[in-house]
Amino acid sequence: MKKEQILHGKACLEVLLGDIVKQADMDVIVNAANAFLRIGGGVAGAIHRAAGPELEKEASKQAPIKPGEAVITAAFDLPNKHIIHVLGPVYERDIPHDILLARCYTNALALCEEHQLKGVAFPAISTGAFGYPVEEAAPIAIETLYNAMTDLNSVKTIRLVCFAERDYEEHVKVLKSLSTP
Ligand code: AR6
Repeated sequence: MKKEQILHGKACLEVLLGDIVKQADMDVIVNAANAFLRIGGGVAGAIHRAAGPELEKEASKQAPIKPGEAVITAAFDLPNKHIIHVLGPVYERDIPHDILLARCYTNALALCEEHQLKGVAFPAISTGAFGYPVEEAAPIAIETLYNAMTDLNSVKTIRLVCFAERDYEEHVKVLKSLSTP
């Protein structure tokens, strides 16, 4: 298993190469959803398939959501307690895409705090179907999470799960730049 981590405040920020639906030790996983909170492809498809059909029934009651917004549901057949669904920005269409992407991470963390969750796993939001280049998205994701860590009370572990080796390397590069004095 490939993993890098740094401590900051009272929490730990990890970058992992793996699958978002296999994070059984996390209270909550984050879905890179579509506005209608329907099944979809990529992360959303994998999460809905693993959680079962009840997820779409519950989630779609809270739809539609706007870029940057986050909502929470149960996790059904997944081993986690909850799923947080965020809508990432479509690159160069949902403007300003950098602010909207950062908001996905901070709004998801706010929901974790509200629900007193300790461990949260994120995918690399918007870097698939929504076309955000990973070399631009990775610094936003990692720096936004890092900067939020000193204000966290409940959340102790934030894990960014990368599906491809190249995405993992991009995120680790940013993580290491933060821990280098
Ligand atoms: N675990 C972790 N990461 C994954 C997994 C997985 N199982 N599967 C894919 N990725 P995407 P978006 C990576 O497209 O860009 C959907 O159809 C993937 O390699 O899932 O926010 C929704 O319904 C990429 O790096 O999300 C929306 O319509 C990253 O997760 C739309 O796509 C995000 O890819 C959302 O697009």
